[in-house]
Amino acid sequence: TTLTPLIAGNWKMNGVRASLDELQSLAEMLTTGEAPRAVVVICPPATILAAVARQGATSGILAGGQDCHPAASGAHTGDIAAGMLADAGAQYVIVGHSERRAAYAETDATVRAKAEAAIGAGLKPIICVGETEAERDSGKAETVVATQLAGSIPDHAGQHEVIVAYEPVWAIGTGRTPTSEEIAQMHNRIRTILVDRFADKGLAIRILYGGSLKPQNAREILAIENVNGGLVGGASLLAKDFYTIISAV
Ligand code: G2H
Repeated sequence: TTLTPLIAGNWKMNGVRASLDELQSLAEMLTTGEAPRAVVVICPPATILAAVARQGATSGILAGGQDCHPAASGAHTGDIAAGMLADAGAQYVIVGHSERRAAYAETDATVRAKAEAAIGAGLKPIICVGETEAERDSGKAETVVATQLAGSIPDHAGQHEVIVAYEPVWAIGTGRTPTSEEIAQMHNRIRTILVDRFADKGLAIRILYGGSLKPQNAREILAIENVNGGLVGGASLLAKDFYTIISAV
């Protein structure tokens, strides 16, 4: 199976209307250069999601949310339903990012409920997993990730397009990245888990790498077997850097 790589930019809590100029620069790079070999997604703050979706449409840049609530609507002050993201033009949504697992105590069950809501709204969930530094140092990285995958991925995921993002917590925003061997080993393990659970459909699930992915390391990391793209934080904020990463696939 050859999966078209997917590169998603996670702007996190960065981006105001002026950031649409940066998006425009990216759009120009993507449309003037050689056609991108990757599916390109930007996950901006919800306040500019509709604008990003509208502006991206002309250059093939797709939009995604950074989180969604498990419920379709109701008394959930400050939250956003998956259907609302879809209504604003999103096609993807990140769920279970480690920053949300840590800051809002999101459990695997919560993340699974969010992924189910996303699928129900016609969105493709990008389900994040990854171990902490302490878990890696004590040799538990693979068990932790296996548990997260088992708990966070809905049972009917094989029937829909879902994406897994492996983001070792200790590599997020730190400038530190795992070695290529460490990435390869974990991505191969994740592939095995997905195939064990979803049979052939498990081969069609993209496994993204995330955590300090940047222009200097993108080519090497994105070439690793079972790395089917990347989830990029800091380096997605500058069009030039993000374009370099997209071009590295
Ligand atoms: C991991 C990643 C994007 P960064 O959180 O989700 O961020 O590339 O800044 O480490």
